[in-house]
Amino acid sequence: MTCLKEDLIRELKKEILEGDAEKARGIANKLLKRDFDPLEAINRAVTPAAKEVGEKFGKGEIFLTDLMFSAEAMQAANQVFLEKLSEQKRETKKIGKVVLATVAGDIHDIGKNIVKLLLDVNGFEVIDLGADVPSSAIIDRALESNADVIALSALMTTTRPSQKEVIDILREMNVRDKFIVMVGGGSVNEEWAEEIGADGWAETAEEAVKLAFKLIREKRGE
Ligand code: B12
Repeated sequence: MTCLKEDLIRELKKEILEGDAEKARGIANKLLKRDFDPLEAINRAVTPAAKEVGEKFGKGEIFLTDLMFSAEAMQAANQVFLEKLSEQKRETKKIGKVVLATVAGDIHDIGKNIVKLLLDVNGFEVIDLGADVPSSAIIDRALESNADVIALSALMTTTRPSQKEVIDILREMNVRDKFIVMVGGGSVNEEWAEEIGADGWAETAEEAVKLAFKLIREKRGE
Protein backbone atom coordinates (compact mmCIF):
# COMPACT_ATOMS: atom_id res chain seq x y z
CA MET A 1 0.00 0.00 0.00
CA THR A 2 2.75 2.45 1.04
CA CYS A 3 4.54 1.57 -2.13
CA LEU A 4 1.46 2.41 -4.18
CA LYS A 5 1.21 5.80 -2.50
CA GLU A 6 4.86 6.51 -3.27
CA ASP A 7 4.24 5.45 -6.86
CA LEU A 8 1.33 7.90 -7.03
CA ILE A 9 3.49 10.74 -5.70
CA ARG A 10 6.09 9.97 -8.36
CA GLU A 11 3.40 9.78 -11.03
CA LEU A 12 1.90 13.09 -9.97
CA LYS A 13 5.28 14.79 -10.28
CA LYS A 14 5.73 13.24 -13.71
CA GLU A 15 2.32 14.43 -14.94
CA ILE A 16 3.02 17.95 -13.68
CA LEU A 17 6.35 17.93 -15.50
CA GLU A 18 4.61 16.65 -18.61
CA GLY A 19 1.82 19.19 -18.20
CA ASP A 20 -1.14 16.80 -18.19
CA ALA A 21 -3.79 18.48 -16.03
CA GLU A 22 -6.40 15.70 -16.39
CA LYS A 23 -4.00 12.98 -15.30
CA ALA A 24 -2.66 15.16 -12.47
CA ARG A 25 -6.21 15.73 -11.19
CA GLY A 26 -6.92 11.98 -11.41
CA ILE A 27 -3.82 11.05 -9.43
CA ALA A 28 -4.57 13.73 -6.83
CA ASN A 29 -8.01 12.17 -6.34
CA LYS A 30 -6.49 8.70 -6.09
CA LEU A 31 -4.08 9.91 -3.38
CA LEU A 32 -6.95 11.33 -1.34
CA LYS A 33 -8.94 8.12 -1.74
CA ARG A 34 -5.97 6.35 -0.19
CA ASP A 35 -6.08 8.82 2.72
CA PHE A 36 -2.93 10.63 1.73
CA ASP A 37 -2.62 13.92 3.59
CA PRO A 38 -3.35 16.73 1.08
CA LEU A 39 -0.73 19.08 2.48
CA GLU A 40 1.91 16.39 2.38
CA ALA A 41 0.95 15.69 -1.23
CA ILE A 42 1.40 19.38 -2.11
CA ASN A 43 4.76 19.47 -0.33
CA ARG A 44 6.06 16.21 -1.74
CA ALA A 45 4.73 16.34 -5.29
CA VAL A 46 3.46 19.73 -6.44
CA THR A 47 6.12 21.98 -4.92
CA PRO A 48 9.16 19.90 -5.98
CA ALA A 49 7.69 19.47 -9.47
CA ALA A 50 7.18 23.26 -9.66
CA LYS A 51 10.83 23.77 -8.71
CA GLU A 52 12.00 21.29 -11.33
CA VAL A 53 9.87 22.84 -14.06
CA GLY A 54 11.16 26.30 -13.05
CA GLU A 55 14.77 25.12 -13.26
CA LYS A 56 14.22 23.58 -16.68
CA PHE A 57 12.56 26.77 -17.90
CA GLY A 58 15.36 28.87 -16.41
CA LYS A 59 17.95 26.79 -18.26
CA GLY A 60 16.01 27.04 -21.53
CA GLU A 61 15.33 23.29 -21.58
CA ILE A 62 11.59 23.84 -21.88
CA PHE A 63 9.52 26.63 -23.43
CA LEU A 64 6.91 28.99 -22.05
CA THR A 65 4.09 26.83 -23.43
CA ASP A 66 5.47 23.82 -21.51
CA LEU A 67 5.63 25.98 -18.39
CA MET A 68 2.01 26.98 -18.90
CA PHE A 69 0.82 23.37 -19.30
CA SER A 70 2.75 22.38 -16.20
CA ALA A 71 1.19 25.28 -14.29
CA GLU A 72 -2.27 24.02 -15.31
CA ALA A 73 -1.41 20.56 -14.05
CA MET A 74 -0.15 22.02 -10.75
CA GLN A 75 -3.37 23.99 -10.37
CA ALA A 76 -5.55 20.98 -11.20
CA ALA A 77 -3.87 18.87 -8.51
CA ASN A 78 -3.85 21.74 -6.01
CA GLN A 79 -7.55 22.35 -6.53
CA VAL A 80 -8.26 18.79 -5.40
CA PHE A 81 -5.92 19.06 -2.41
CA LEU A 82 -7.05 22.54 -1.34
CA GLU A 83 -10.72 21.53 -1.49
CA LYS A 84 -9.96 18.65 0.84
CA LEU A 85 -7.98 20.90 3.15
CA SER A 86 -10.82 23.41 3.32
CA GLU A 87 -13.03 20.67 4.77
CA GLN A 88 -10.67 20.62 7.74
CA LYS A 89 -11.53 24.22 8.61
CA ARG A 90 -11.82 24.83 12.31
CA GLU A 91 -14.67 27.03 13.43
CA THR A 92 -12.77 29.21 15.83
CA LYS A 93 -13.00 32.89 16.52
CA LYS A 94 -10.92 34.87 14.10
CA ILE A 95 -7.34 35.23 15.24
CA GLY A 96 -6.57 38.21 13.04
CA LYS A 97 -7.23 39.81 9.70
CA VAL A 98 -4.77 39.33 6.84
CA VAL A 99 -4.72 41.27 3.58
CA LEU A 100 -2.96 38.98 1.10
CA ALA A 101 -1.78 39.68 -2.43
CA THR A 102 0.75 38.83 -5.08
CA VAL A 103 2.51 42.11 -5.74
CA ALA A 104 2.32 44.40 -8.77
CA GLY A 105 3.71 43.01 -12.01
CA ASP A 106 3.54 39.40 -10.83
CA ILE A 107 0.81 36.99 -11.89
CA HIS A 108 2.05 33.91 -10.00
CA ASP A 109 -0.62 32.89 -7.51
CA ILE A 110 -0.32 29.13 -6.91
CA GLY A 111 1.73 29.56 -3.73
CA LYS A 112 -0.32 32.52 -2.53
CA ASN A 113 -3.48 30.44 -2.83
CA ILE A 114 -1.97 27.75 -0.60
CA VAL A 115 -1.01 30.40 1.96
CA LYS A 116 -4.56 31.79 1.80
CA LEU A 117 -6.16 28.44 2.46
CA LEU A 118 -3.88 27.47 5.32
CA LEU A 119 -4.37 30.83 7.03
CA ASP A 120 -8.11 30.46 6.54
CA VAL A 121 -8.38 26.93 7.92
CA ASN A 122 -6.29 27.99 10.90
CA GLY A 123 -8.72 30.71 11.93
CA PHE A 124 -7.47 33.86 10.21
CA GLU A 125 -9.78 36.11 8.23
CA VAL A 126 -8.13 36.47 4.84
CA ILE A 127 -8.87 39.22 2.36
CA ASP A 128 -7.31 37.92 -0.84
CA LEU A 129 -6.75 40.69 -3.38
CA GLY A 130 -5.48 38.31 -6.05
CA ALA A 131 -2.36 38.71 -8.17
CA ASP A 132 -0.62 41.65 -9.85
CA VAL A 133 -2.05 44.04 -7.27
CA PRO A 134 -0.77 47.64 -7.18
CA SER A 135 0.87 48.64 -3.90
CA SER A 136 -1.63 51.46 -3.36
CA ALA A 137 -4.59 49.06 -3.65
CA ILE A 138 -3.03 46.74 -1.05
CA ILE A 139 -2.47 49.61 1.37
CA ASP A 140 -5.94 51.12 0.81
CA ARG A 141 -7.58 47.80 1.58
CA ALA A 142 -5.43 47.19 4.65
CA LEU A 143 -6.34 50.61 6.05
CA GLU A 144 -10.03 50.31 5.16
CA SER A 145 -10.38 46.85 6.71
CA ASN A 146 -8.18 47.63 9.72
CA ALA A 147 -6.07 44.55 8.95
CA ASP A 148 -3.52 43.13 11.37
CA VAL A 149 -1.25 41.68 8.70
CA ILE A 150 -0.26 42.54 5.15
CA ALA A 151 1.10 39.41 3.43
CA LEU A 152 2.92 39.87 0.14
CA SER A 153 3.89 37.16 -2.31
CA ALA A 154 6.49 37.69 -5.07
CA LEU A 155 7.90 34.99 -7.34
CA MET A 156 10.30 37.01 -9.44
CA THR A 157 13.44 38.96 -8.66
CA THR A 158 11.97 41.64 -10.92
CA THR A 159 8.79 41.95 -8.86
CA ARG A 160 10.02 41.59 -5.31
CA PRO A 161 10.89 45.35 -5.28
CA SER A 162 7.11 45.84 -5.16
CA GLN A 163 7.21 44.35 -1.64
CA LYS A 164 9.68 47.05 -0.70
CA GLU A 165 7.46 49.64 -2.34
CA VAL A 166 4.53 48.68 -0.09
CA ILE A 167 6.71 49.08 3.02
CA ASP A 168 8.18 52.38 1.79
CA ILE A 169 4.71 53.82 1.13
CA LEU A 170 3.49 52.68 4.56
CA ARG A 171 6.44 54.55 6.09
CA GLU A 172 5.79 57.67 4.01
CA MET A 173 2.17 57.60 5.19
CA ASN A 174 3.31 57.18 8.80
CA VAL A 175 1.25 54.00 9.17
CA ARG A 176 4.04 51.40 9.06
CA ASP A 177 3.50 50.45 12.71
CA LYS A 178 -0.20 49.78 12.20
CA PHE A 179 0.55 46.56 10.30
CA ILE A 180 2.62 43.43 10.49
CA VAL A 181 4.18 42.96 7.06
CA MET A 182 5.04 39.39 6.04
CA VAL A 183 6.79 38.55 2.78
CA GLY A 184 7.24 35.30 0.88
CA GLY A 185 7.26 33.60 -2.49
CA GLY A 186 9.94 31.84 -4.50
CA SER A 187 12.15 34.90 -5.05
CA VAL A 188 12.20 35.96 -1.43
CA ASN A 189 14.50 35.01 1.43
CA GLU A 190 15.21 36.13 4.96
CA GLU A 191 17.96 38.52 3.87
CA TRP A 192 15.62 40.33 1.52
CA ALA A 193 12.96 40.53 4.20
CA GLU A 194 15.45 42.14 6.57
CA GLU A 195 16.80 44.47 3.93
CA ILE A 196 13.38 45.93 3.13
CA GLY A 197 12.25 46.10 6.78
CA ALA A 198 9.54 43.43 6.67
CA ASP A 199 8.47 41.94 10.01
CA GLY A 200 8.96 38.39 8.82
CA TRP A 201 9.53 35.91 6.04
CA ALA A 202 8.52 32.28 5.70
CA GLU A 203 9.60 29.67 3.21
CA THR A 204 6.40 27.63 3.13
CA ALA A 205 2.69 28.17 3.66
CA GLU A 206 2.79 26.17 6.92
CA GLU A 207 5.62 28.36 8.19
CA ALA A 208 3.66 31.42 7.09
CA VAL A 209 0.79 30.41 9.39
CA LYS A 210 3.16 29.88 12.34
CA LEU A 211 4.79 33.21 11.62
CA ALA A 212 1.45 35.03 11.50
CA PHE A 213 0.47 33.53 14.88
CA LYS A 214 3.82 34.49 16.40
CA LEU A 215 3.91 38.05 15.07
CA ILE A 216 0.32 38.78 16.09
CA ARG A 217 0.92 37.45 19.61
CA GLU A 218 4.10 39.51 19.92
CA LYS A 219 2.34 42.64 18.73
CA ARG A 220 -0.50 42.15 21.19
CA GLY A 221 2.02 41.53 23.96
CA GLU A 222 0.66 38.03 24.66
C1 B12 B 1 4.07 28.00 -12.41
C2 B12 B 1 4.97 29.10 -12.90
C3 B12 B 1 4.41 30.02 -13.79
C4 B12 B 1 2.92 30.02 -14.19
C5 B12 B 1 2.13 30.74 -13.06
C6 B12 B 1 0.69 30.25 -12.92
C7 B12 B 1 0.04 30.83 -11.70
N1 B12 B 1 -1.26 31.02 -11.80
O1 B12 B 1 0.67 31.09 -10.67
C8 B12 B 1 2.95 30.83 -15.53
C9 B12 B 1 3.16 29.84 -16.66
C10 B12 B 1 1.72 31.69 -15.83
C11 B12 B 1 4.23 31.64 -15.33
C12 B12 B 1 4.49 32.82 -15.99
C13 B12 B 1 5.72 33.48 -15.94
N2 B12 B 1 6.83 33.06 -15.28
CO1 B12 B 1 6.82 31.64 -13.97
N3 B12 B 1 7.13 30.15 -12.90
C14 B12 B 1 6.32 29.21 -12.47
C15 B12 B 1 7.12 28.22 -11.59
C16 B12 B 1 7.52 27.03 -12.44
C17 B12 B 1 6.44 27.68 -10.34
C18 B12 B 1 5.87 28.72 -9.37
C19 B12 B 1 4.99 28.02 -8.37
O2 B12 B 1 3.78 28.03 -8.47
N4 B12 B 1 5.62 27.29 -7.40
C20 B12 B 1 4.91 26.44 -6.44
C21 B12 B 1 4.44 27.24 -5.23
C22 B12 B 1 3.70 26.30 -4.27
O3 B12 B 1 5.57 27.79 -4.60
P1 B12 B 1 5.68 29.32 -4.19
O4 B12 B 1 4.90 30.19 -5.09
O5 B12 B 1 7.11 29.66 -3.95
O6 B12 B 1 4.88 29.40 -2.79
C23 B12 B 1 5.27 28.76 -1.59
C24 B12 B 1 6.19 29.59 -0.70
O7 B12 B 1 7.04 30.45 -1.41
C25 B12 B 1 5.28 30.29 0.26
N5 B12 B 1 4.72 31.60 -0.09
C26 B12 B 1 4.20 32.02 -1.25
N6 B12 B 1 3.71 33.26 -1.16
C27 B12 B 1 3.92 33.66 0.11
C28 B12 B 1 3.60 34.86 0.75
C29 B12 B 1 3.95 35.03 2.09
C30 B12 B 1 3.63 36.31 2.78
C31 B12 B 1 4.64 33.99 2.79
C32 B12 B 1 5.07 34.21 4.19
C33 B12 B 1 4.94 32.79 2.14
C34 B12 B 1 4.58 32.63 0.81
O8 B12 B 1 4.19 29.38 0.41
C35 B12 B 1 3.98 28.62 -0.79
C36 B12 B 1 3.62 27.20 -0.40
O9 B12 B 1 4.56 26.61 0.44
C37 B12 B 1 8.34 29.12 -11.18
C38 B12 B 1 9.59 28.35 -10.74
C39 B12 B 1 9.90 28.50 -9.28
N7 B12 B 1 10.95 27.85 -8.84
O10 B12 B 1 9.24 29.20 -8.54
C40 B12 B 1 8.49 30.00 -12.44
C41 B12 B 1 9.18 31.36 -12.32
C42 B12 B 1 8.76 32.07 -11.05
N8 B12 B 1 8.63 32.07 -13.49
C43 B12 B 1 9.50 32.83 -14.08
C44 B12 B 1 9.22 33.64 -15.22
C45 B12 B 1 10.41 34.36 -15.85
C46 B12 B 1 7.92 33.78 -15.72
C47 B12 B 1 7.48 34.69 -16.89
C48 B12 B 1 8.12 36.09 -16.93
C49 B12 B 1 7.73 33.91 -18.20
C50 B12 B 1 7.49 34.68 -19.47
N9 B12 B 1 8.55 34.80 -20.25
O11 B12 B 1 6.43 35.16 -19.71
C51 B12 B 1 5.95 34.77 -16.64
C52 B12 B 1 5.64 35.88 -15.64
C53 B12 B 1 4.48 36.72 -15.94
C54 B12 B 1 4.26 37.74 -14.80
N10 B12 B 1 4.23 39.00 -15.14
O12 B12 B 1 4.12 37.38 -13.64
C55 B12 B 1 10.85 32.77 -13.40
C56 B12 B 1 11.18 34.03 -12.60
C57 B12 B 1 12.63 34.43 -12.71
C58 B12 B 1 12.93 35.67 -11.94
N11 B12 B 1 13.03 36.77 -12.60
O13 B12 B 1 13.03 35.64 -10.76
C59 B12 B 1 10.75 31.43 -12.58
C60 B12 B 1 11.58 31.41 -11.29
C61 B12 B 1 11.21 30.29 -13.55
C62 B12 B 1 12.67 30.41 -13.93
N12 B12 B 1 13.56 29.70 -13.27
O14 B12 B 1 13.00 31.12 -14.84
N13 B12 B 1 5.06 31.05 -14.43
